[in-house]
Amino acid sequence: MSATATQTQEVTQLQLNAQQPIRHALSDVVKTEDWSDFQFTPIRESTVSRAMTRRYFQDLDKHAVSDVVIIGAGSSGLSAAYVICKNRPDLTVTCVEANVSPGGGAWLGGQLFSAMIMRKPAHLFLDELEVPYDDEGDYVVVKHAALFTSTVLSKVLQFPNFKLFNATAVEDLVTRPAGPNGEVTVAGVVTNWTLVTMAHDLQSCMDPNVIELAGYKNDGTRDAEKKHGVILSTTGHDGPFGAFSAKRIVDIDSTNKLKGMKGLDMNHAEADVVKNSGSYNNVGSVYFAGMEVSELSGCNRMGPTFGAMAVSGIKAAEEILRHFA
Ligand code: AHZ
Repeated sequence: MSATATQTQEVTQLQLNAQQPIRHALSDVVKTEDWSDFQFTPIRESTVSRAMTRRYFQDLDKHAVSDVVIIGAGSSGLSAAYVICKNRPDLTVTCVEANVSPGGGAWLGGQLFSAMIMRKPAHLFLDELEVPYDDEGDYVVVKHAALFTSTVLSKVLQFPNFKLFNATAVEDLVTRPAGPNGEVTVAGVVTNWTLVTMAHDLQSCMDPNVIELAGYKNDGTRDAEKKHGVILSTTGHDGPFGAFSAKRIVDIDSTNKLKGMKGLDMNHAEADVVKNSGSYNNVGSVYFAGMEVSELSGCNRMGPTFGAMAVSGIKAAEEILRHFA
């Protein structure tokens, strides 16, 4: 660099103090403290619309047939998505989340407290994600639940085979006959914008859309040449949207009843949720993880300890990966 160029840089760079120039992403563009002539590159409003909508509709088109549909983007659903996408980049993985913001309850550790507790060995998943924590011996503490959620979310969103449709609710399941005695298998999900789903009492004419599972022929029968897709439901415990598939599946499967989540017992609840997560026996192609498992199987609630959310997601993902192996 010439002496003149160095001098110019020195006088034009933002100064934190006389010795230390301020560095930030735009330091090389905005060289003076005067931003009065700052400009963005020009754009037409329609270009912005097209850039968004083209991609959204391309995604809708691509994911209209999916190998894995995850219902709910809470801690269990995101953990499962991470394991599935990391191991099988060739599978089309779709996550449908009713809320605008993905993450479910995992933005806080419990009540309105920030720290997130995970009992060992769930910390191994944090190690894989490179989420730092305080090691307290039997358990670890992430300083803010949002650090776990934003990290797993950012990693999952970067997988090219993963698409999150948020602000979209699963309203029903697509089912197909699977045996001579009324057996059914799930073959997709019925979706709608969440606001539409919430407004069905006002406007009943707003028909939904569907995402179909891969591996079916035009007549709806299984294509023996292909592995059929699966649904993983992680919609949390009962609520306006929660426990969605658990409630729907016991309507479909007359041999089962919703057991309902039992009172809080951390020691029993976490292991039980993990053990009961995975495939649902009587209706094909459906898997469960997270707190929805406690509604379905009658496990205790565990309260503000999140190891079982990560580990049940991992266990369900492992079963799904075995199905596709
Ligand atoms: O918005 C819901 C949330 O983000 C979403 N969801 C529910 N129904 C849906 C539907 N269509 C689309 N029909 C739907 N999305 O599912 C997500 C569930 O996330 P969550 O954090 O509630 O569930 P989780 O099982 O992953 O984690 C539970 C965390 C809890 S609750 C709890 C206790 O109450 O004791 N303890 C823990 C660790």
